[in-house]
Formats: sequence, C-alpha cells, structure tokens
Amino acid sequence: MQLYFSPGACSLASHITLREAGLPFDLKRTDTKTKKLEDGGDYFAVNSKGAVPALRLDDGQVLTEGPAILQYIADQKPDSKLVPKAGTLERYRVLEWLNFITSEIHKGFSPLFNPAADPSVKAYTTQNLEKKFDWLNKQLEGKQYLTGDNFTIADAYLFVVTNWSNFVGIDLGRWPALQQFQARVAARPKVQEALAAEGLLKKAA
Ligand SMILES: N[C@@H](CCC(=O)N[C@@H](CS)C(=O)NCC(=O)O)C(=O)O
Repeated sequence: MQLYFSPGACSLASHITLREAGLPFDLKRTDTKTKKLEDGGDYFAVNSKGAVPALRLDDGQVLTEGPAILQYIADQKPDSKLVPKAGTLERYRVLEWLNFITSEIHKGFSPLFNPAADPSVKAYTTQNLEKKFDWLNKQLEGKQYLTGDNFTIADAYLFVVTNWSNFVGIDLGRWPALQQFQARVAARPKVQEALAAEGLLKKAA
C-alpha cells in the first residue's frame, strides 16, 4: 500500500494507523498547495479532489476520505483492535466519534488555516472550537482513550486534529483531560515513529 500524505495533516492519522496495525506501506509526500508529488507528478491524477490522505491499495485502486481509509487499514488487522468488528455497537461508537471529529473538529479548524479568512471569522471559529473542546474534555475525564482503555482509529484522528491547536494559538492547557490525552497518544511508540517519519519531532539541542 502507498499512503499519500502531507506532514502533520489529517493524513497523519492514517499513517499512525498503518504503523499501529503493523502493515507494510510506502509514504508518498504530497504538496497540498501545488498538488505536486515529490517526483513532480500530478497529485490530481491520484485523487481528483486534491486532498490528502489517499491510500493506493495493492491492486492499484485508490481509496480516499480519512474515516474510510482508517477503517480499511484497521480492518486489515482485526487482532490489532484498532476498530471493533463491523456490526457491533462498539463499531458504531467508533463511527460516532469519527463523524464528530471529521465534521466538528477537523473542518472546524479550516478557517484558521485560511489566510483569506476575515479576523471576525477566525474569532468565531476559535470560540466554536473552544466550546467543542469544553465538551471533549468532559468526555475524556477519567478515560485513557475515547472509547475506554483501548486505542482506536478515533483516537489517532482526534490526536492529529487537536494537535493543530499548537499552530493556531489555542492553548490546550485549558482542557487538562484533552491535554493528557494528547500526551498519552504522543507517547505511543508507533505515534513517535510516525511523527519522526514526517519530520515532526523536535531535534534535541
Ligand atoms: N474529506 C477529506 C478532507 C481531507 C482534508 O481536508 N485534507 C486536507 C489536509 S488535512 C487537504 O489535503 N487540504 C488541501 C486541499 O483540500 O486542497 C477527508 O476526510 O479525507
């Protein structure tokens, strides 16, 4: 499999999941602004939507949309318990989280990364995210991960998108359970491997 990614983007959740599942894969770095691949190739030819992640399967087909890719990867390795079995209520709980993260948090950040967004839009966007973080913090109190003690694809996704707070001036210190969750996920060896592979770990002085 080949994962088309951009460092630190939402594709990092798929990258983490591939490593947590222990599956073989290659990384294909993509510039989401120019839509060019590292070898100069046209990323639109891979994903006509132009967004990462995209996953090229071993038979050559390309799967897009993060939540679909996350489930596909996790389902290749059921023993990894990265997603509960299809048809169980536990699976729908993870889907419930994926949908919340993708629509309320992931896309909730978008105006903050848009240089054309008016300051009033950015202020509204920040307030809206802060309300979601208040709620998320309550959900995470007393828990290791979103659905309990077991790390799932929803945790990989939440980790990646809430990590963007560091780049838009939102201090997660206001939400201790969320901040502890971030630290817990960041400490996972496979997460560290993924961060290092994307060049996201600060080098020791
Ligand atoms: N609906 C897509 C959205 C993916 C997305 O927003 N990707 C961002 C990076 S986090 C991107 O590639 N943005 C550049 C663009 O859409 O042109 C998914 O869930 O996979």
